[in-house]
Amino acid sequence: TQPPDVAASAAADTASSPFLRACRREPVPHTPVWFMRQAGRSLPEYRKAREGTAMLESCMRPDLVAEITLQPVRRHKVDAAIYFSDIVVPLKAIGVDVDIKPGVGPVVEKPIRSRADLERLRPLEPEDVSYVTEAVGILTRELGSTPLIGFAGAPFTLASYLVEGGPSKNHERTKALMYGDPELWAELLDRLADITAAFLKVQIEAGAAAVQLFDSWVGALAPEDYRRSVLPASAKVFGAVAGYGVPRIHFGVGTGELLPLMGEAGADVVGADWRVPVDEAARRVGPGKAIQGNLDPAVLFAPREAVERQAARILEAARGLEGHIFNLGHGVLPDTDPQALTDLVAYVHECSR
Ligand code: 1CP
Repeated sequence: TQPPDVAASAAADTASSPFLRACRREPVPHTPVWFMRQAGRSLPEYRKAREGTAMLESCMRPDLVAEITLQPVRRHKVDAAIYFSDIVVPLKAIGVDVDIKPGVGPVVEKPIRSRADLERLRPLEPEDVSYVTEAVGILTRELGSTPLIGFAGAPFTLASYLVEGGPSKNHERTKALMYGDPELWAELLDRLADITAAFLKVQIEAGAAAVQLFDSWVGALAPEDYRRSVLPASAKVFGAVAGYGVPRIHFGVGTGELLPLMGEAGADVVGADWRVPVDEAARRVGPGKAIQGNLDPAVLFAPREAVERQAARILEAARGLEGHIFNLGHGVLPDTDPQALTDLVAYVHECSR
């Protein structure tokens, strides 16, 4: 761990960064930009660094985590780094039999479906993830004035992997539990909220300047179900880290109808995918919150001029907003040309100056 004076000066350095200013809805010299999944398979230097190391194993090696987190910052000049990890890392850390299968995603050997299964979800202690503390320490020193975003999976999205046993299109077993045994469901989400909050705290205490809670698959729910069965757990996570004063970002895919509730859960910044224009997203979320988004990641496969037209459209829609962070509407697709991302960062900076 770093001495407090170093941590304090790093914090002072990042505080006036465009990214954190936009999160606080303050004026910015240019629109800040970063990309979900900016560290990863689109980069040749990532594939090289990862060679011969399994995904979850690489998440536990602080030197490798730091290197992979820094790669997109060096290459694309993005305004923020996102900590290289995965949403299932805290589950692995408490002993859940989860692995990340190449080309598939997280797979859970024995899914969680009964009350007895809940016992496998014990609380997360900081010592379970000491490699995270170490890696964040390295990163805050290396990043200088570029803020580091910590992250975690939200209770619903984590529950989906745990209950289904892997990636799922329809989340049928998850919904069967949610509708069929609301009490067990609430207990499951409550445990996951505590694990998630503890994991975010570790990252913030080690120096993360902001956190993003990914509820990637919650767009599968109707608003009433979200309010009753998900919001209390997500609100618990946001409430648990409110005292740190770091911006809290909340994002999910296909969440147009849920945006007001996701703000209500306690986010300072709400992420939108490409299906809702950013000005409309801001209207739905209401005053007092910044908006993040929302270029369709598939647009990056079009010629440069087309990418710029779509980016300009987003910047134009965001013109009147208090607080806009440019991002994609979901993660970078693996086959994206890295140069398209570098060009997009330069274009957003140039266009919004
Ligand atoms: O910038 C970054 O790349 C940061 C690293 C990062 C993040 C933020 C990874 C590395 N995973 C995540 C979060 C994550 N993981 C989410 C939320 C964000 C999102 O919606 O994209 C989700 C849903 C997961 C689950 C996951 N892990 C999937 C999706 C499977 C599905 O359900 O369709 C996959 C494929 C993974 C594996 C994974 N995580 C990260 C990488 C680089 C990989 C690929 C593994 C490999 O290279 O073998």
